[in-house]
Amino acid sequence: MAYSDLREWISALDKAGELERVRAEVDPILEITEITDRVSKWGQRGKHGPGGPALLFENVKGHAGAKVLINQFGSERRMKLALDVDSLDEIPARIKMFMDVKSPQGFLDKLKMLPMLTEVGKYFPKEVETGPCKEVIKKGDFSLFDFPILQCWPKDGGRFITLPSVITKDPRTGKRNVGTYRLHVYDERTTGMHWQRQKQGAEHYREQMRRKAAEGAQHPLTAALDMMARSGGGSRVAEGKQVAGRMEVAVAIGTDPAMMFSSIVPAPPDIEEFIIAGFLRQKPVELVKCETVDLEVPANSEIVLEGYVELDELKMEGPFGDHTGFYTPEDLYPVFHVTCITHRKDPIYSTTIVGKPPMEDAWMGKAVQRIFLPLMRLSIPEIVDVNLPIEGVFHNLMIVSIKKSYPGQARKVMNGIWALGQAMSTKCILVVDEDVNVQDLAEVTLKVLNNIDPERDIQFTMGPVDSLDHASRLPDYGSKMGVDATRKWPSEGFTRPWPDEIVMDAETKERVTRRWKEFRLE
Ligand SMILES: Cc1cc2nc3c(=O)[nH]c(=O)nc-3n(C[C@H](O)[C@H](O)[C@H](O)COP(=O)(O)O)c2cc1C
Ligand SMILES: [Mn+2]
Repeated sequence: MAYSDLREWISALDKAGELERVRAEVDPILEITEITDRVSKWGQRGKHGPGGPALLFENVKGHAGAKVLINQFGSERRMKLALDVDSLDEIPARIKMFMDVKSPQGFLDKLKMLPMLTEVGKYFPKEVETGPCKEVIKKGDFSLFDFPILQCWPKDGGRFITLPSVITKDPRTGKRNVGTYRLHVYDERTTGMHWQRQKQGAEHYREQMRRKAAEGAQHPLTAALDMMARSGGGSRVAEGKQVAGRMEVAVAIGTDPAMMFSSIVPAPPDIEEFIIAGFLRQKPVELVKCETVDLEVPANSEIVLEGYVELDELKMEGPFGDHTGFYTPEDLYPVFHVTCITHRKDPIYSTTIVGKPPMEDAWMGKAVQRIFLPLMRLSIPEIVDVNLPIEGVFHNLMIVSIKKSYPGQARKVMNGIWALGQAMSTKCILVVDEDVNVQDLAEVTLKVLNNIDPERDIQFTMGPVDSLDHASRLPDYGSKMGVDATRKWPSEGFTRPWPDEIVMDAETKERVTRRWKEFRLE
């Protein structure tokens, strides 16, 4: 049963004992972060287990009547509840069902496929006339400061909207993209638009620029190069001729959980996140037209911001305490001008904080890993399992086990990962044999370090790195490391004998188990 909106989701959290309400007054400046951070790090403490409960703050200083929801995805239990599954592996199994389809051989085969086609129909978004997000429409008199937006950390550049679904349209295909890119609130009506340059929203923006430049008098190539140097954030070279024009953007805040989660998944660029949300919730996402821009937004949103970014306007965004555990310094990003706000009556403001792990986003990231494993295997079939340890903050460390069948395969896998969507920015990749449990970091440490001759087995390469990497020699560009920790083969030039692992024989184990009490050890 799909959650119809954020409120039904909150009731479900409540019923499952996963929500705590805070009625004491709290300050959206820093205080909510400190409370939420403590809860996120409770570990096994309390009745909630790792990740603590979701929190609903009902008395926010300076915002009488407003409610703030945070940590809604912050545990494995809540991720499962959000996606309505008993195990996260149900989703990859459902994806596999589609991938396992063979072309039908005869009439009976075709008949068998009919239910699946009906299934597929459930995933496409549906346009509806109106919805809860239109209860209040404000075209003139509004301010972003009316909402209880947090300042998360002391050295943050201000208040940030941290859990938005940013909707744009590809000027080439008309396909829509939904991505979570934080919005630094500059004043009542403008924010930063922090789409990093490798992200889909940034690509739509660059495409819009290329088009405008081509319309103008400049040589299209020169203009395009100028604009690309300037566009999509991370741009410290704000030079070149300006291209006048706008790109429309809509932002949904506080949707049902499957829709929200879909805007953080690293979907291939040509797949609309609205379809992914439909697949996850097994029910179409309902969309309504915006008031002032030619875009559609989830009808169930608590809050919708409509507006545009100017193609020739960049402004310093940040600093922002990020999920790396460090502040991301200021950098130039486009500016989002809000032209209209629509919202539900008494909207619930849904947000998150990032910082030193583990935090809410760690659990979202873990769910992404599980769901995407079968999709990774489409390109790199020898992959057995993958682990991105939480402290590796997604882009710093990936551990993969593979079924090795030919010499040099571990290096082929590294290169495959560095060519795979958002995994391109992975800083370190450890490749191990299939018998290593990558989820067990003690086992990984033991096997990786025993198995390598560092100079022979470590490979460096240059390429795009995560925008949040503060150590790379240049922003967005630097080196990566791959470690081939598989057992080396003679065909890879390793001619020494490879030792056996120590394992006790079954008979002795059985005998000791049988006699265990005799030894009076416990
Ligand atoms: C809480 C949270 C905040 C995020 N903030 C940003 C951000 O400010 N900028 C960004 O480029 N990506 C951010 N991301 C990651 C993107 O949402 C993610 O890469 C997504 O897949 C991008 O979608 P796209 O491929 O359609 O661009 C954030 C993710 C989470 C979970
Ligand atoms: Mn996308």
